[in-house]
Amino acid sequence: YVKYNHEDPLNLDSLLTEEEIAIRDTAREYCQENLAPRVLEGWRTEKFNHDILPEMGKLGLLGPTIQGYGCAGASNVAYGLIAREIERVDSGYRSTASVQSSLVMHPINEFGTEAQKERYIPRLAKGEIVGCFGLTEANHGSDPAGMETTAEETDGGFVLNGSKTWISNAPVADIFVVWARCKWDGKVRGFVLEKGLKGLEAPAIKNKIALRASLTGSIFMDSVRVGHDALLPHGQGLSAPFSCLNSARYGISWGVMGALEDCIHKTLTYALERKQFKRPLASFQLIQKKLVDAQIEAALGLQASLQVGRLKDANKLAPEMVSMVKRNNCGKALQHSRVILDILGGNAASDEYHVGRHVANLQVVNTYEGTYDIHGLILGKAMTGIQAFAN
Ligand code: TGC
Ligand code: FAD
Repeated sequence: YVKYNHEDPLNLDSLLTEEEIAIRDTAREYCQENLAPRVLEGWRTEKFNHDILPEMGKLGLLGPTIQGYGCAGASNVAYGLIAREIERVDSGYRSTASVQSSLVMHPINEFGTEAQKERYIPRLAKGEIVGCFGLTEANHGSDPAGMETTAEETDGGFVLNGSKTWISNAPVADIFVVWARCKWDGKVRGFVLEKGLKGLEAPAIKNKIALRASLTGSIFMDSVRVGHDALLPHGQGLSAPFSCLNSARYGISWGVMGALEDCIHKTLTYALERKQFKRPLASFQLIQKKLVDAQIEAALGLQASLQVGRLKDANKLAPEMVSMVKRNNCGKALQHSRVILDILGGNAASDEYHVGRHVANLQVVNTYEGTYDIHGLILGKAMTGIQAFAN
């Protein structure tokens, strides 16, 4: 037998390539040395730190799976490992990075023209510009098919009207990938809008009780005029934005396991040090059970994400696989981080102990990118052949 390592219970490392381990280590070192010390300030002030994306860009952490345009061309597993390290510090930082990579760089790379790729991807990869992704509307969250934002063709381009809400990065975005229903054929298409266009506003949604280290806002489009070159021409229909979600949801499945691992690490350390009834908390059976339940779910969730990542790399992915790991890992991370938060007793209420911040964040991560129940229904449809979203 080998010695059991409770920090990598199922020896995930043995299933990674040397390149993936090197990328993971680079991300871990950056996140622990540069993000962790800033997280409380970001959380308390709700201020976006403009240094962070350029720092990530320098290390090749943005759009890492894209080939060319200054991107690393790494595996989807490496992308997941990066998300895990960032979210080990905070879901808000992971949100900022995964929107940039999966929801902005990916659609431009997948559905854009060569000119759009050259114009935007290298700068997004360096973190010189910030992107956001506008799909959700006030009246259409789980059901984006009902979107009311429209695009109309006019002389020399298009006019966009409508609004989006709960959009990560929007208040600081230089470019906006916005999805609109096109009046000429009723199909949904993506458009890249640049900051400063007449009629385009992106106010922040302040005073959030989660994801405070990342900015969220609305997007208002009042007869925004753009040229034909704003259209992402190679994707039409809802499958285009949904394909971006496949990539982001997959990354989230890794990310939330990083957040749960951090909660386990912090509560275990606390339980070993803190004494009550003249014994360390860690010596009580109830405490051990809570920690072990959490650890098992983190280890199993990581294995599942790894398998989905390998299948994605081999072009053998079904979107339902992503729904399974997004749903399971977000739900388990939320459930178990909440249970082990109890180990901190009254200190659970202090942001300096960090676990409560993860719990608050995980409530949102369990909701965005398709709620826990919506992913359940996606899997239910695949299992029964009957869709249960609507009549
Ligand atoms: P449905 O009729 O099922 O499908 C319409 C078309 O889309 C295709 N499709 C997919 N394609 C690729 N990947 C997927 N996962 C796909 N799912 C569906 C489908 O084949 C069809 O194609 P076609 O060619 O036949 O037209 O569509 P529906 O309207 O019934 O969809 C139902 C449902 C519930 C699955 C969908 O609406 C859904 O996923 N809702 C959840 C919405 C959501 O996830 N929004 C996320 C917004 S972005 C965000 O939250 C970012 S947070 C980021 C951060 O900060 O980290
Ligand atoms: P609703 O769709 O109104 O759902 C409310 C509840 O009803 C949920 O529990 C849901 O599961 C349930 N429900 C809905 N329909 C059904 C059904 N058919 N059967 C059973 N139950 C159902 N969006 C973007 O486009 N881009 C972003 O960058 C982005 N970032 C976000 C950042 C934050 C901090 C937050 C909070 C949200 C963000 N979102 C973003 C929006 C997010 O994707 C939506 O909030 C999410 O898809 C849910 O939509 P909703 O809030 O309208 O909830």
